[in-house]
Amino acid sequence: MKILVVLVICLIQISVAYQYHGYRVYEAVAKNTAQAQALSDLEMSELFDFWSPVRLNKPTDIMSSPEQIQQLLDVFNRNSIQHKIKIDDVQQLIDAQKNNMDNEIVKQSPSLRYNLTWDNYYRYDDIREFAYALGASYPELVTVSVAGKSYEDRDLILIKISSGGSGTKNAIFVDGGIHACEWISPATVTYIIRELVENYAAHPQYVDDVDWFFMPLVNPDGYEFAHTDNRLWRKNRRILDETNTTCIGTDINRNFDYHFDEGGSSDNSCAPTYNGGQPFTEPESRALRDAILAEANRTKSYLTVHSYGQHWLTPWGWTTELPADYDAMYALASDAVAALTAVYGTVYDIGSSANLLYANSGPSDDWAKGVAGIPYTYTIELRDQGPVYGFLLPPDQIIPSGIETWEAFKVIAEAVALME
Ligand code: 0X9
Ligand code: ZN
Repeated sequence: MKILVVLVICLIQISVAYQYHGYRVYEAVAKNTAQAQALSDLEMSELFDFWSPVRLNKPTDIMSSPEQIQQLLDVFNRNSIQHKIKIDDVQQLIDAQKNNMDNEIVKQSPSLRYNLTWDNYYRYDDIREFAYALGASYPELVTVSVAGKSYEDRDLILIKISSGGSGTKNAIFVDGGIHACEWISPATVTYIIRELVENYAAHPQYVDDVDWFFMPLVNPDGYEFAHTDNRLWRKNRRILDETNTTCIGTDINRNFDYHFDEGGSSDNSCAPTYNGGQPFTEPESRALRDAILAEANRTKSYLTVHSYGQHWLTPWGWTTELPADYDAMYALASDAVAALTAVYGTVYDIGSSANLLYANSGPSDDWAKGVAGIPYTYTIELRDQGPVYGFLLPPDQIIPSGIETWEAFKVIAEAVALME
């Protein structure tokens, strides 16, 4: 029997500073189809936040408010579903990381050129400053431009890293921060940008042989909101209806125009996976689309960086059928993941999104392959596997995540450099 997996992920629909006191995350494992069905029914009921999808024999992370914990335990017990507490108090974890951040920021002596470091999660302004500081310090390598404006009028920063070649080299396009709560994504993407630029002399081939385009924070409005109001926010912040401001925002990763709204995508504006009603309703997805299209003819790989789960995903999300060139995509992914794993033993699994995760439609990677025609498009779900933190990955994992992900990116760059 096929298990219908919807998904959910980060977000609670509240617009004032949202607290998660007493919220608990349980890890449950469905060992048979009846248990998987019971969990899927629970997910459909929308009473709980599913941080990860229901899959047979795989852990599913479920967050419960304090009032509903007993109800959740009743479902586990009634169906003999194996479970354990993963995060005892979500707010405590958020606060612990926040205190840690404040301390660190005070401790840091800011570098001459920018504030960003990789032992903390930083705000939009710091990421933007980092981009322009690199552009100013390394004008021969870095060009910063504005790919568009977010709904709340923030600049959507696009960074080109190139050592010349008049736009003829093969290119790689990377983005981060499509989902607001996945803070490890822009942190890791900026780590890689820094590595390419500031350590250029140590490995010039990774810039000399390919051109790179980075949009490190596609969803700055959501990201800022996740810092100021709701740590688990997922979508952007577009107000869809002035008369109903309780349901705000669109999932940018459901808003792309390729098999739009063909499953795993919601028409309900209150849902965390609201698709916007039509393709490309969101300024952020339009800016990303246009930036990708501008270089699509020479872009061989599109890497869209998310979290969490440690998955290296190929299209498609809308069908379990595999792309015609799946074997080649899988082979390159295997090499990249092997290099990543060799650093610290971090395990990633590889597969198509619909097969490995769940059905979903309108994500950027499906569009990048299906419409923009970029052959090696991957969604990378960074640390962790959810055994501990999920979206609340502690900042002391940013550098390890950067180091291991960089190894994978090197493999992609080496392959892209040689492609026809
Ligand atoms: O659901 C998503 O948008 C991505 N997972 S996340 O937990 N970061 O939200 C997965 C998208 C995978 N891509 C395709 N389905 N093509
Ligand atoms: Zn994501």
